[in-house]
Amino acid sequence: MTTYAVGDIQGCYSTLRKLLDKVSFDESKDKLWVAGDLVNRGPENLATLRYLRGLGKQCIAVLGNHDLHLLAIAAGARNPKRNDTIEDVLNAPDRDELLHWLKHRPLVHYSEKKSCIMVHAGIPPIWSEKKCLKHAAELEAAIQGPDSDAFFHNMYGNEPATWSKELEGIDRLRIIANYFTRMRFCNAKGMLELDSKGNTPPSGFAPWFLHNHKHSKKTTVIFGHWAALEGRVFKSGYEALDTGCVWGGCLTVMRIKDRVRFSVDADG
Ligand SMILES: [Mn+2]
Repeated sequence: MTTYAVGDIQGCYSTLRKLLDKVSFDESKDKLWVAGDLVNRGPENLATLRYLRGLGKQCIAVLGNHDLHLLAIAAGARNPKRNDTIEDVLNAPDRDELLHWLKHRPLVHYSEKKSCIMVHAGIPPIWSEKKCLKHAAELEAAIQGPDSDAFFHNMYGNEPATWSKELEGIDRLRIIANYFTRMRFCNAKGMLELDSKGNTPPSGFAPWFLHNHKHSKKTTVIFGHWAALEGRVFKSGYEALDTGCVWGGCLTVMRIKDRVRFSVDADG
């Protein structure tokens, strides 16, 4: 049994299958961790969701910002944007099953045995593994609960930028979602900076993984989301897996036990 972690698939289904063939992925034994952004921008979102859902317990996927965007559109909280490519999912006969499955994915996956924590964008320096799981569970309860439409209507936005344990309601849920699914830069206290798109942070901010973190030094953080890093962070204990498949880069899996990476170029 071998466990692999894959970066942002974003609907690049045929590339995913080529990559899994390359590592001789055994669907009956091996495990696939998926670092979020399963869908959007790429060509085959429906096939991607059907395949990952079909893997059952062999697949552990966390939610990314594009996955939440799909759920928000499905909830009627948002209109599709011009460059969204998720109509294939929205128009599918099995859409309800697929969206139900997606909605019930976690925001964070932690394996104490493997000393790894997986999240789409990142974890703030102020939270231990235990805090990450606690706050992820709060957001998961909102996404899966009876008032999830209200959450999706209020999910978008960059404020509050600073965490406080006193935050309540939608403000609390929004900053948790922004940490786990959108963060690139923050300051040492976990204040978010969500406007910058490039690799150069504004003054006072740094890539989230460069700060001193509360999580155990033994834990490796596996994440996606930030294609401009091209899979490299130059700091041990952090594994960036988004290698920009949907932008003409490649799709990357990492074999967790020895951190060996395998990639295939995007189709095209
Ligand atoms: Mn993302």
